[in-house]
Formats: sequence, structure tokens, C-alpha cells
Amino acid sequence: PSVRKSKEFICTISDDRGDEATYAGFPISSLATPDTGKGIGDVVSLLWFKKQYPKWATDFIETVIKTVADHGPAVSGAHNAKVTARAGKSVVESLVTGLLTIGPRFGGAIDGAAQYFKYADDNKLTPAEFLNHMKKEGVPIPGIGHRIKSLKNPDLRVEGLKKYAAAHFPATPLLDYALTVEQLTTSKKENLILNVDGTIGILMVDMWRALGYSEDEINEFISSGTLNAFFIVGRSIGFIGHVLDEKRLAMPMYRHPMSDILYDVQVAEKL
Ligand code: Q5B
Repeated sequence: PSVRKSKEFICTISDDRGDEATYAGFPISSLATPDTGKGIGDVVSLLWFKKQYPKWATDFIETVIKTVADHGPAVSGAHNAKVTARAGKSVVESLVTGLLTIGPRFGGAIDGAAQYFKYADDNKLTPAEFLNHMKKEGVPIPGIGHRIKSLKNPDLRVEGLKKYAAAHFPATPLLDYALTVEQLTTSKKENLILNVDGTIGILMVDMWRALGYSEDEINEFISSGTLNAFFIVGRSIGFIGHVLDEKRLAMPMYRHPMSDILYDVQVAEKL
């Protein structure tokens, strides 16, 4: 009798056993070249979600990836990647040091924004009730606030994403709610805007709702970190650019100026 050997791994997204590997059932050649009319958004929708998304959604995914690809050399991740490259490390080593800064404060507030704003909207919290709820949680509202962007210096990336959604999404209920929260937060402090992370997280929820996903499925996307992954993919493009820039410029090893460090060292107490 044939005995089926149990498998160590399961794969439900791609298959490389035939003449040509497939992404969710589609041969790579049916997606890869420009004449197929398919882009990175289609590849992401197949490999991450195992679905063929309509063009407005795949175009949105591509808009997000392009929008977050870089935001200059001063942000945490680019800085780390540059310093590592200048220490003589490889592209992959420098890239990961940049990626490791992506988290609740920098670039990785997308999951949190989707989670908390969705919770507030699902539970019909008024903006004031939502702010109180977050105060009790003791965390800054993910997706709100920016170091340099504010009402006076608006983030044009956010404006671009909102404009795309207004033109192409069937509806944007969560964004509409988030904008009422932003009205309240910016009335307290003008840099407490709905930032790029927040706008992406919230619009992804609106996209998935319009595509017919259940609330449970959307919650699972959020809890598994799917949303931050859009920032990770996009910003990798920029980090690699900064690393190659350092190598091209043959920049020397970096040492931070001591004049920019407050040395406040006490003699250690004897225990
Ligand atoms: N306050 C982003 O803080 C930042 C508050 C808040 C309630 C909030 C902060 C924050 C949530 C995380 C988030 C994504 C750390 C940002 C990104 C990508 C990027 C980056 C780039 C790119 C900025 C001063 C006062 C305090 C706080 C209060 C601040 N945020 N209250 N909810 N969310 N946001 N991150 O300006 O009374 O004075 O004690 O953690 O969404 O990462 O370009 O740089 O593309 O690379 O340094 O765009 O907002 O101010 O933290 O000193 O706070 O405001 O409680 O109140 P700041 P803080 P008080 S997008």
C-alpha cells in the first residue's frame, strides 16, 4: 500500500514544478512584460492575496508603493542604511538595518492606524471618544502626527492618495471618519495631521471592504502585518538607493560629531 509522506511545508501561492513557475496559477510570462498589461499591483494581489484585483485596486497598490519609496536621507531608516553602508557593509546588510527601524513610530504605523481607526469606526466612537480611548490605552494614535508635516506644511503624498481614492474608490467610509478625527487632533496641535502611514492603512481597509472582504478577513490582514508590508516593499527601493549612493560617493566611515552629544555620565554608585 502506498504510504503518503507528510509534508514539512505547505505553499498556496506559487508553483515552480512545471515548465514555467506560476503566481497563484498565472504563469510568470502572463504577467511580467508590459504587453500583458499587468503591473506590480497585480503581482502583489496574486502573491499576497491570491486574488485578481480590479485595476483601480492594483493601481492603488502601485500608487502606495511609489508614494512611500523614499522620503529623503534624514528619516530613521535611510539614516541607518547610510551609516551601515559607510561602515563598509553590503547592500543587503545595509538594507536590513534600515528596514529594522520600521515600526510604530516610523513607517510602521500603518497596521496600527488600520486597527485603531477601524475599531473606533466599528464601535461608532465619536472623534472625542476615540481620543479618550487612545489616551486610556496610553499610546499615540497610530497614523496621526508628523515630525515636519503639518496643516501649514501639508503632506502632498497624503493629498495624492486622498485624490486617487476620491476619483477611483467606490466609497471611503473609514477615510471620511479619520478626517473627522484629524479635525479634532489638528485643533489641538497643527502637526497632528493624518499622516502618510495613517492614510495608507485606512484606505487599504476601504479598498478591502469595497472588494467584498469580510470584517474578519480584514482584521486578519491587519493582525498579520500585511499593511506595514506595503511600506517595507516601497521603502526598500529608497533604502537601496541611499546605500548605492554611499557606495558611488565612496563615503568614509561615519562618526557622529561629539559636539552633538550631551555627555551626562556619573561615576557609578557602589552597591
Ligand atoms: N502627539 C510621528 O512626533 C511622531 C501624537 C500625539 C496623540 C499622536 C508622532 C507619533 C504616531 C505614529 C505614526 C508614522 C513620532 C509617521 C512616517 C513616515 C515618514 C517619516 C518622515 C516617511 C512625530 C509631541 C506632542 C506630545 C504627544 C503629542 C504626537 N503624536 N498625540 N496622538 N499620534 N505618531 N508614525 O512631532 O502634550 O506635548 O506631551 O508617534 O503615525 O513615519 O518623513 O519623517 O515617509 O519617512 O516628534 O513620513 O506623531 O512629537 O512625539 O514629541 O509629541 O504631540 O503626546 O504631546 P513628534 P512627540 P505633549 S509617518
